[in-house]
Amino acid sequence: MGAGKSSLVLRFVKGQFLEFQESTIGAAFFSQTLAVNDATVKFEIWDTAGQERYHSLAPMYYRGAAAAIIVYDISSTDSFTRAKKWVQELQKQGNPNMVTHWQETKQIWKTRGR
Ligand SMILES: Nc1nc2c(ncn2[C@@H]2O[C@H](COP(=O)(O)OP(=O)(O)O)[C@@H](O)[C@H]2O)c(=O)[nH]1
Ligand SMILES: [Mg+2]
Repeated sequence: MGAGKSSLVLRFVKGQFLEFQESTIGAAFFSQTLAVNDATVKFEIWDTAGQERYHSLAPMYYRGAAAAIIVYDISSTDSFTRAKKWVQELQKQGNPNMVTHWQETKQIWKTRGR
């Protein structure tokens, strides 16, 4: 079960949520343009696949990135462990000026006791 990366992007770009979001193959590209105060900001987003078999592709997407969002599923210890590894990798190999953000998902499951 994915952490919710694609769901987060889909919500941001199209305002949608799919109960059965398909697992991402490799990576998917999205863009969204927003007015932030007086500026217009265009977000160019690579939604990467988290599975180990796609890991070697990841540097292509985070190299040169201005920001990274590390997403983990609050109901899964395994997801949290893997998220920590991504943080270490980004610190070691990512752009040093990159802004990183931790994002928890699936809080609803926690409140339901799942
Ligand atoms: N309950 C709940 N389910 C979520 C949430 N975010 C994603 N999901 C579900 O979790 C599954 C995996 O989501 P997905 O976005 O594909 O994860 P990804 O593999 O990290 O891209 C999908 O079935 C989503 O509908 C959330 O915040 N709450
Ligand atoms: Mg995905």
